[in-house]
Amino acid sequence: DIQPIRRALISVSDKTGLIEFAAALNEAGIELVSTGGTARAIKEAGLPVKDVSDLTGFPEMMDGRVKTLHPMVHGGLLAVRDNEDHKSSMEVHGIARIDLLAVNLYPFEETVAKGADYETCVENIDIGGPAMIRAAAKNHDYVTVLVDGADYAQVIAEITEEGGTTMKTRRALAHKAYARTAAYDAAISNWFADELAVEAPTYRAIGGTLKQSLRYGENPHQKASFYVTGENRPGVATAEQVQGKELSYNNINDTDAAFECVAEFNPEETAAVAIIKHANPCGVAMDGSLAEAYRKALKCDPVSAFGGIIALNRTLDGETAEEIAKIFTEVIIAPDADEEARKIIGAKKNLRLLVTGGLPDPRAPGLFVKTVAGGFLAQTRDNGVIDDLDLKVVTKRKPGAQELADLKFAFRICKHVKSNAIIYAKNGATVGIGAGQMSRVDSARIAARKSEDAAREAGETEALTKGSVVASDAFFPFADGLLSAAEAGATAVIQPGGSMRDEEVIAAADERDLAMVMTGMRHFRH
Ligand code: 93A
Repeated sequence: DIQPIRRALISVSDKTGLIEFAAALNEAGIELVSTGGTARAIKEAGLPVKDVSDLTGFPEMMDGRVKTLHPMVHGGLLAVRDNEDHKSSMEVHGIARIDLLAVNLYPFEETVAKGADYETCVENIDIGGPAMIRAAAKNHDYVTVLVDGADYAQVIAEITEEGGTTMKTRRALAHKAYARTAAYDAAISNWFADELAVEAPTYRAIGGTLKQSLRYGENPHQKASFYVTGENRPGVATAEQVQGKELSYNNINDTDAAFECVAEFNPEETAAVAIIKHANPCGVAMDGSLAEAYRKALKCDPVSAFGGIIALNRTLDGETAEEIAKIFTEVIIAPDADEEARKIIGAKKNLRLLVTGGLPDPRAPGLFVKTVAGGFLAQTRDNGVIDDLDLKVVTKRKPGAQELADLKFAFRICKHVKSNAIIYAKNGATVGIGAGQMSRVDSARIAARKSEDAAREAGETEALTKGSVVASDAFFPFADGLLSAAEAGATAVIQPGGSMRDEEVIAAADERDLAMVMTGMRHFRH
């Protein structure tokens, strides 16, 4: 089912590969029609091309807003070639067929990402382009539609070898075309949602542009791809990979968790480092020095940190790079990396280094999506950050200054640990993390036990939890979890509160002279 191609319309904002493509079409005896800038580029290359305004009999007008929105174009794209009625309309109105359409759209997503002003973003909403893409894709029985320069070569090869395109190719290209227009409109709608500070997830469209086909998913028998939504949030989706082999599905997931975690800490106030395994932190620390923060984070659970993912909230420097290079690490993500650090990391060929150019705002709104059988759940991102004002001391003893600082630090990390989450912290570093257990008391016990292991690893006689503080992502339903934390040596507790048995839990804390603060905010993460 080969469709020969006599006439092609090309209208592209991104002119990469344009001239080669146009030259190949011309070589195959195909007539070219183009819009202003595209036609100019083709002419400059010395190739014959007809201006779309000659085809429509109208000039491109209104700053280019109206250039291809015309029956000469849309009739040529949409006419069913062997339909008598359509044929007679073409004859009566002098409409000629367009057999191939190559369009890439006004760079709306890139314009938003660059931080352009409102009017510029609006002006970069392409109307004529998507209209033509959708028309050509609908009429794929006859028309070949290209929305991606990566497909030029295959189509040229088919035209030269087969004398036209196959139905299989045209259907595949139509499928891709509608994916592109869907993602484009989703990006526009989501930009409005951000501009208007619309938080309701129902008003957010879910769409993405394929960034990378992954070798496999969470497991080798699962297929996977990575999409970008155009959301203006520094992170793994928009980072520049400086070096190292391709990221896997699990790498991307873990790297995201790591970077979102360190973004909780303002780099102007402190350096922060998170080491992540299986999407859970196995060590997080803050310090005046980035290298010291790394050493403190590593100490929490050096066994799990092997093969981990490391996120930094400041530019990776030489000293920190040196420290990181001592053990096997999969990925490093940071806002930037200095020259010395790049050289040190450069010696480790497989280690991936990603630089993001900035940190995401933990308070920014955003969308979180999870599929369930037959549907999906959408919610706003957990952008809750507790303030000093939100904290209520509920025990007789008030936390001391260092205790309070550690409590706030630990509670911020709770948000990034799978529930039930229990975090022990001391001097700006986690010293025991219990994640993903079905009971809170188990998480508390596991965290304490891991801290004993870490102490042994560090050659210390006391568990690291001695004299620490403890944070819980949700309230203690009974006193047992709190008692287990007290046993491990915690002196202060932070938790949302709100249990039916709060009184009992507070009494147990008072009995052991623990200081306890309640946040009124829960950080479940499942
Ligand atoms: O402003 S538009 O929405 N109105 C149109 O009629 C139209 N036709 C094509 N944008 C339109 N286009 C877009 O112009 C294409 O999608 C392409 O991105 C761009 C190519 O313009 P030029 O050839 O002048 O560089």
